[in-house]
Amino acid sequence: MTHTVEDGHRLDRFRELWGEIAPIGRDERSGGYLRYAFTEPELRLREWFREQADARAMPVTGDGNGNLFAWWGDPDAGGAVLTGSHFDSVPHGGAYDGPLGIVSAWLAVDELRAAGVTPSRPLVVGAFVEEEGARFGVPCLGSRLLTGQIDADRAGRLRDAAGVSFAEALGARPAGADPGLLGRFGAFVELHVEQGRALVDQNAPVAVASAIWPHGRWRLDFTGEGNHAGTTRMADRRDPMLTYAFTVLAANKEARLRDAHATVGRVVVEPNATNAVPSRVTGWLDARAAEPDTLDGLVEAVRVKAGERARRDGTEVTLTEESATPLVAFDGGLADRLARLLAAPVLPTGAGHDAGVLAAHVPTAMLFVRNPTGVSHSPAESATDADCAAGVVALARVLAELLR
Ligand code: HGY
Ligand code: MN
Ligand code: MN
Ligand code: MN
Repeated sequence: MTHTVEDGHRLDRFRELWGEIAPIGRDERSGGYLRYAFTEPELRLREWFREQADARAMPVTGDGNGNLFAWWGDPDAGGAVLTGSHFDSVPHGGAYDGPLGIVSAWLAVDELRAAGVTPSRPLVVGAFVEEEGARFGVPCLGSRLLTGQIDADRAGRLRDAAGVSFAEALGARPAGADPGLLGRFGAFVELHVEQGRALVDQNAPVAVASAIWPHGRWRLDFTGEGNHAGTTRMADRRDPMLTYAFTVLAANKEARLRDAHATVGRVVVEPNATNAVPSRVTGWLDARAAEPDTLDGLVEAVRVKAGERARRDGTEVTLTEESATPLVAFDGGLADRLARLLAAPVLPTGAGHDAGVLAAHVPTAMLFVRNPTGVSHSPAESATDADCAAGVVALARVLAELLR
């Protein structure tokens, strides 16, 4: 596809569109983003999505689960090529994780139109809801609903910290699986900022994804005996914070032993008072590994070590799986074809994505854009405008290839 859009103009177009959403949901203190599903910033981003679709005469449809799809071409034509990502963020997350894939999708549509491409099949720009699971606790909730990977009633009952259910936030019981819609997609390409430094090390602006590590989230409930911090003798305490702290250290050690990844990044303490021995501590383990049995071994080791320590501390502990994502091997033929097309490296990732969910149902590919800091899920997440513009060009080339 010959490019009729000059690089300088392309950079300006990226900056212009990026500038429209960059302030939305940005926390002035941290510089990170607070974009949770159906909260004011995300609703504004949905409005922006519809404005972008209208400006391109692309009608927007929903799937009854909170996901949005804008269509270029006849929605009933079948074999549609879907591209997009998510708007929502983790608390104080980076600017690029999610939105870069949606902004790049609009700009790729513009590139194709500027190059005079007339798709033989529909091209769809999509925005998936609650990918981070930051409000309702289950990641990729929108894509799991669309594909039937989560039961609609269970999803509807998920509650946020204020007790609001997903169904209440959505405004209806989620519609759940939509095989008819899913069947109309012939391919899905998600462009995403890299969450790591491989592209920096390989000195390349864009990569193609090969796989997503198996990973999941487990809730650890530690219960003991709440008591006075000043009067209770140490020998009489049944302090769940002690068992929790030991378990966090054990998870770190067991992950390192297996060259896997594990963190407990979220904790809730009851009654959460400086002068009270806690009665309960709840922590969420995020564990990931390149191979499924390594991950299973890691989680089992954490469960055993936590149990042993609980017996020593006179506390109890339970470990409950809250979400699990199996190893995702993207369509190898498609990944190789795109890597050749783009002369780009092929990389695995430890990060989950909606593409990882769709991959079980639709030929799916991911493109990564270089992140100079390699940091993500943090305000320090970064990408240069030039690399983002290169990502748009790469995405447009991939879409042109798939739409032939
Ligand atoms: O947690 C993840 O892997 C993704 O960024 N939601
Ligand atoms: Mn993320
Ligand atoms: Mn993401
Ligand atoms: Mn993700």
